[in-house]
Amino acid sequence: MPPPPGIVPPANDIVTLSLISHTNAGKTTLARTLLRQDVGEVADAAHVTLFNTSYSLLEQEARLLRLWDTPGFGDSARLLKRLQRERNPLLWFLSQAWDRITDKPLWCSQQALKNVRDEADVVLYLVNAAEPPQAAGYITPEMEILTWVGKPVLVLLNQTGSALDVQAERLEIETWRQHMATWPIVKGVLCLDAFARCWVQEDQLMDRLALLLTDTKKEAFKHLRRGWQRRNLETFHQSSRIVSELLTAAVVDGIDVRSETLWERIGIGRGELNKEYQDAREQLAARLADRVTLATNQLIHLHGLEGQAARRLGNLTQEQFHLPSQVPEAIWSTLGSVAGGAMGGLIADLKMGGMTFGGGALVGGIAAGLGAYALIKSYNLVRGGDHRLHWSFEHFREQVRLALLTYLAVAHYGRGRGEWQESPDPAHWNSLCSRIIDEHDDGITRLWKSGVEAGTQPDVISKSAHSLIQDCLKCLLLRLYPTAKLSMS
Ligand SMILES: Nc1nc2c(ncn2[C@@H]2O[C@H](COP(=O)(O)OP(=O)(O)OP(=O)(O)O)[C@@H](O)[C@H]2O)c(=O)[nH]1
Ligand SMILES: [Mg+2]
Repeated sequence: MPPPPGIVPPANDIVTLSLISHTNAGKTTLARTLLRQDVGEVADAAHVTLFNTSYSLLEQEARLLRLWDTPGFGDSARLLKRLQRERNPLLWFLSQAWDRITDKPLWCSQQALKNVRDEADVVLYLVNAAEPPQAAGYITPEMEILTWVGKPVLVLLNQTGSALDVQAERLEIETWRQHMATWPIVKGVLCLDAFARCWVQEDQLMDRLALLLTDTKKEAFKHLRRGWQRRNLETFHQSSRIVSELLTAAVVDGIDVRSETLWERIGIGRGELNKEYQDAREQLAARLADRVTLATNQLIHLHGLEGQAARRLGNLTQEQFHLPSQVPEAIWSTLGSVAGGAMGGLIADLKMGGMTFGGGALVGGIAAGLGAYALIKSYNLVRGGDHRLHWSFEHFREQVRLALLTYLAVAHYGRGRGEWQESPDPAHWNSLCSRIIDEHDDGITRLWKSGVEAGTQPDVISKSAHSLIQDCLKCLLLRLYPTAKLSMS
């Protein structure tokens, strides 16, 4: 329960984190990602944030987890040199009256340092991991200055690029850990990219913080950490519900098309039936695209993000359906945009290839995206147990892949990055999704059969879809983040 408005919890019930870094490393951006809110001002320029500002990261059972965004350090090497001339450098520096306009780097550094001294239980020190630690000349002076204050520091690797695989992340952390080992105030190094972090990594941050707090704050933090974890897990459960409903709808959806006559079966006078098949395909594809867009939007909003999945359905006119196996441009756009990245690109290539499948360009491109190829090759319908036309199993399997990739993309998208937009998927996600789908092949087959062949009641299908998808998503996250806790501790 939050404290009544206007009532500040006692000091021991407030845990305070200060975002500190060299200017322009991404503090305000990370604050946005952690808060799921567009706070402060962000720009690719030095000294954008000029004042310390506090935010409530979480209120839980009358306890408060507070996050400070601060101005960035500037001109750090010169500042350290100047401070080293003083007998009591910290006291001297903090008592000076720097001008906010003419001495901006000093003003900002002073604000940040005051915040660390007066407020922080733990300093979250961001570094721009796009460059190697040796190249970041600002680190040594800033660590020396922070050492005078003496608060525990967790180093957060920001700007690591798109989500890393397990090995790459370990290597990155180890490189930085070794570099930062010189300073005893540094208690740990974590990857937490404001653009591409996964919520699971926020839980890891909470785990580390628990070890760094003084005894007086440990009890409060225990509740706050549990509240944070519960909120994230709730989002995870709701996400698996959304994904499983999407896939349930895919196996249940079907369209009545009359069976072939004897003449039609041997190829005589099939024109009318072909047209019926085309219409059915068009309708199923449009409904699928609608559902995928809707589910993606639900995931986006559930994760505290802004924006909409790209929706380019446009007109589903007859001209877009030249051949029985040809897919309307608009559907590819939608599927491609949801799949994002490699798959999206491949789908575009396939479209360019004119769906002829024989083209060398197409075959050459298949290695990276078998999934997309299968999606096309099997853009196919089958007659279900109810005699209606349904998605084929192969197509459904690719829908599962798209759904898993979509979930990963949303779960990693940091609000600090701005409105949701499609972006390239890291290559390792695609192969990982293939493995997870292979490992769950029995369950996926059963799910498809229950809808298409057995005509099982949707609510029964939905239940088994939910446990299957939840398991797939858990496996995905655990492969990407082996220490993730996906149930309440
Ligand atoms: N690619 C990438 N860019 C980032 C990331 N985090 C921040 N940025 C960019 O870095 C620039 C600076 O971000 P800010 O959040 O304003 O940085 P800051 O540390 O608050 O800067 P000051 O307040 O000026 O000290 C912006 O252009 C951000 O878009 C990230 O994780 N990845
Ligand atoms: Mg800022």
